[in-house]
Amino acid sequence: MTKHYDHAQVQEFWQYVWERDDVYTLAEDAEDPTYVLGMFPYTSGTLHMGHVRNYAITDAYARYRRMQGDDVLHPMGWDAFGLPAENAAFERKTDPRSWTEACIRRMREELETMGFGYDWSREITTCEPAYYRWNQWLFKRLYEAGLVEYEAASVNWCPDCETVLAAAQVEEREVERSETSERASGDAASSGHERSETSGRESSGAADHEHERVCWRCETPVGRRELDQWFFTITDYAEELHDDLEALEGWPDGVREIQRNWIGRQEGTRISFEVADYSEGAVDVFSTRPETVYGATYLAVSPGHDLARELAETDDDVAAYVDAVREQDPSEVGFTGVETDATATHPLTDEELPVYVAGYVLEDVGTGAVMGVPAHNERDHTFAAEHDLPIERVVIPSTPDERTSLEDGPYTDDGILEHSGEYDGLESDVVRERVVAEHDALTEDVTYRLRDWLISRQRYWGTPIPVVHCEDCGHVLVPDEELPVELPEFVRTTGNPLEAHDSFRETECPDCGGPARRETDTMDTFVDSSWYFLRFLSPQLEDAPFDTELADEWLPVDVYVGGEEHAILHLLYTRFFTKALADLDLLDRREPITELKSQGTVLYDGEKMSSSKGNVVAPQEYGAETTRLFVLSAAHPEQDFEWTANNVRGAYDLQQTLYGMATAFVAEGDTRVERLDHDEYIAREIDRTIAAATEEYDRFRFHRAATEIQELARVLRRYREYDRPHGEVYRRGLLALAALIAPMAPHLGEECWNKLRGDGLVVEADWPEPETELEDYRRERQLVETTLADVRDIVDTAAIDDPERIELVVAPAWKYDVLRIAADYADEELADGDPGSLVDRVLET
Ligand code: ANZ
Ligand code: ZN
Repeated sequence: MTKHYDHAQVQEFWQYVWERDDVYTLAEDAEDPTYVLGMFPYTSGTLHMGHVRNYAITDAYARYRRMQGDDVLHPMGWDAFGLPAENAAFERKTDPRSWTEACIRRMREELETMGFGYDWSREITTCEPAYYRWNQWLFKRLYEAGLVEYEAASVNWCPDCETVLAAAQVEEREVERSETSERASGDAASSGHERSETSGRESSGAADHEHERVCWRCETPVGRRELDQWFFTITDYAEELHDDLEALEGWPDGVREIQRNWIGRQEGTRISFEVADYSEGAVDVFSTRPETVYGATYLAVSPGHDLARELAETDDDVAAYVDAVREQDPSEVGFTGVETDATATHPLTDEELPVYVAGYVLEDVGTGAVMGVPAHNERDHTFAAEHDLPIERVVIPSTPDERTSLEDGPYTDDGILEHSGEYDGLESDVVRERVVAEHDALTEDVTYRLRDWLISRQRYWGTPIPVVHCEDCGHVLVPDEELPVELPEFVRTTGNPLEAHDSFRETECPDCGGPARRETDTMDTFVDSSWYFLRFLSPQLEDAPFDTELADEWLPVDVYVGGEEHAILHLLYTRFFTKALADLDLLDRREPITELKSQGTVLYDGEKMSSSKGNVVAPQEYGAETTRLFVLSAAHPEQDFEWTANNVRGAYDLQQTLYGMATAFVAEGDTRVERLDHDEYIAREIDRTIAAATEEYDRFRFHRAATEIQELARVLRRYREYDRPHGEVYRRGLLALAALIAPMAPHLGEECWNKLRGDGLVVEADWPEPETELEDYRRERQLVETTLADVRDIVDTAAIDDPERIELVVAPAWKYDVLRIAADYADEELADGDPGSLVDRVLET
């Protein structure tokens, strides 16, 4: 008599017990706990399937490690600042804080209903002063270390969000261009963070006619503004951020590759051009094709280049151009430019070259200046054509047939040099090395495409930047004793509410006591998430953001799980913070995360499950346990998978099966004491499953662990159906099932464990171990496989129609000779027609 598994009741009961017994709180004396972390959720109001998958993975792993005997740190918190709270507050006539707090209450309840085992005593919320004061404190330490800059910059501006954006928060979207419409609406498909090419401090640039640059959050086309802004100089770490990727073996290759591309290390050559009357004496350009240097017919600098600024002081045309371009949308800049009075000396020919200020030269790429080689570079060619500049060909294709006229456009491949003095007639790649080696004006150089991190936001719901602007003292940092600079109450207004808040804005200079204006920009919320993993170590600490000693012992995070969309923003910033904190002597690690798992997407009808697509299955719809078991058993964590009711059913059925077996065993207890040969087979199968499932858990292959469990359940069911099972063997099998399933389906695990043992909790139990040595087991397993193949032959010959039964019972006869006997009997049995007696005779022999 199998009782139906009432999951709602079972879940509630065990959640109550776990809380009562405080089973997830990390022990006070834990020395080096295994740190398992899921990316904390943005407080949007409700958990979606992506969250559930994310946290089911960390929870299963955390529970597994705990049963393996580790102390486990598995905390949870809230990424609670950000513009959506402001928008929601506006729409719902409330304020961001109340709205966020309501979201947190709801989401916490949802997490608890799912049965995730967090150490809630470590809960952190980034919008609380107790947390964000440390953002301010860290800002100050970074400032003192020279890693913060305040600069007038032409930056990305989202007109809808009414704030600036970091380069990494601008996405590119394809725009279909037709003859009639210059800006036909594009497919907002781009979720990958392609590199944005815009102008200004963070990104500068040439127009890209096939792409539109849009806000990552609202997909509104992004414009430009010239503003005084705060930056973290992440570029100081470009080289280290790039080089250290190599050793991050626990990270997916895909993520490392995305970071590598974003950092954009490029090897090339720095070439120095003397410029008459320039205070710096010379302009350096960065080139990947130094062998084309004889083809340089002009020099061009970006509008933000020092030379451009200097020339603008005396040259009105230059000044007008620079002003125009810096406020212009990148698509309008195109190949515009202005000729200057300056001239540059070609370092090899001593020829005088004209100098241009040109918008297509990117301020933050290379040195912000180029030598124009129109015959061999597309962009230079376009510029030269528009400005009537000479085009000098210095490379021709090696095969005469390929030679075309200059009118056909630039020749950008390698070939043979001409008009290049001593290098005429040589191959491009030979000259590329020699010209650098043989001339002092050319030196090998490495540049990075990474830009500094713009952290200013003209929004209310974020960490106030702890700065005061004083007319006499300039910008002054708020003293540590006065932190946190607390957010004042929310006011409804257009634009930045902090600007409208007189009592917040008007203040005194901490240095001179004179009247001063408080900074009204708040920090990018990615600052909050760059170090939150450290706050979890000592969440209540009052005199520091985290306990340095503890961090030395407990870091790095052993396993970090989150969505693949965070490959650059969050994960790059976190690495940067870790390195910067190490240089501040607050940490002794330079990388924050050992093993990173980026979980795949949950699909529904082939599309990403998301509220915007209206294809959401609520995590509660099928019961917490079924959902957890399903998201884990459906696929490898890093793979996408399809949500189908049918597959969900499988997860549900597995629970019913395991529960049914445990209850039936307890109720009926009809077992045998005498140990027979086929009990040995079952004992081995239990061991085999334990060994295999352990390996799968170690490798995060929960779906394969689930298959192993299912298989053992099938074997045990057969075992019991065939005959009365051996009491000890069968019970061990059922206990193994309960323990092995517990990390994925903890409520079910507890329920079965409790039925079978009557006391103790499976969350606190030891992970099951095989009785036989693994070596023995492997050898035996080999034998069994061969044996089974033989048995199948016998069964075929004997035309016995219940192969599973035979397989199960005959298999312990892995000794070859026994099998041979079975084969001998086969013919006889054919006549006899009773498969059971075959089995009996095999076993007797
Ligand atoms: C001279 C030259 C000759 C170049 C030639 C290319 C071909 P890619 O093209 O992606 O490898 N460059 C350097 N700094 C720049 C800046 N701030 N703004 C715009 N363009 C810049 O990038 C390397 C090339 O981009 C460099 O090599 C430079 O043009 C240009 F036949 O130098 B080259
Ligand atoms: Zn926006």
